[in-house]
Amino acid sequence: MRFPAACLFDMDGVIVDSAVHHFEAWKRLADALSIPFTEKDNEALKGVSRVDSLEYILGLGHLVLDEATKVKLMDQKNAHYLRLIEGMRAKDILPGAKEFIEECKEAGVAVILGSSSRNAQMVLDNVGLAPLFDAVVDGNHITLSKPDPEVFVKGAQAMNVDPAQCVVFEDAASGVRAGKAGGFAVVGLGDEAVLGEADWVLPTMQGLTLERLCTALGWVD
Ligand code: B16
Ligand code: MG
Repeated sequence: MRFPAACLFDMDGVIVDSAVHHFEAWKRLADALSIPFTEKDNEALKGVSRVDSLEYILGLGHLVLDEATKVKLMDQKNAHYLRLIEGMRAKDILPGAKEFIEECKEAGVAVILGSSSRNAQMVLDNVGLAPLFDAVVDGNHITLSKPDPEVFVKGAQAMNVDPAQCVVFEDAASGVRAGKAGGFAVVGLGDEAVLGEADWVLPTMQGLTLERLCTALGWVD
C-alpha cells in the first residue's frame, strides 16, 4: 500500500456544507437586483471565486455595473455570508471528514487546505479543525480561480510534496478539473454525473480510510 504524501482538501462542500449559506447570501443580492437566481444556478458557483460568482449572477440578469458598485455588492454579500457562518461549529463538519483527516495525521500524510474562499481560515477555526492542517492555501493567496490548478499547486509547494504523490478532494467540477490540471489524483465527493472527470467518485467521506483510498486509486505497490 502506497499512502499519499499529502491530501489536499477543498473546503466548501468537502469539509463543511457552506454552499447553502453562499446561496442564501447571493440569493438576497440577486433578488434585490431583480435577477432570477435558483439553487440550480448556484451549482455553477461552487469553487468559483467571489468576483467570478458576482459576474456570473450579473450575466444572468444581463446587467453591466461599474467596478465601485460591484465591490460594494460583494462586500454586502460577504457581510451577510459572515453572519450566516458565524455560528458554524464541529456539528457542521460533513460526515467522515474529521475522522479521515485524523487518520491522515496519524499516518504522517500531510493535510492541506486548497479553497477558493477568502473566509476559509475562519471556518476552520469555527469548526475546530484548524490545528489539524499543515498548510492552508485559500482565496487570499491565489490570483487564478479553479479550474486553474494554482491553489493546489501552491498547497503542494508549501509542504514540498510532488503533486503526483498527492490526492485532491473536491465537490465541484471546476475543482476536479483544477486537481487534474495540476497533476494530482482527484477524488470527487458528490454526484458522479457532475464529477466524472475525477479518478474516483464517492457520495461523502463517510467510512473512507487510507486503505480504501489507495486500493481505489490502484496505489497498492
Ligand atoms: P468567499 P471552495 C469556494 O470555496 C466556494 O465553493 C464558492 O461558492 C465561493 O464563491 C468561493 O469559495 C469564494 O468564497 O466569498 O468566501 O471568498 O469550494 O473552493 O472551498
Ligand atoms: Mg467546494
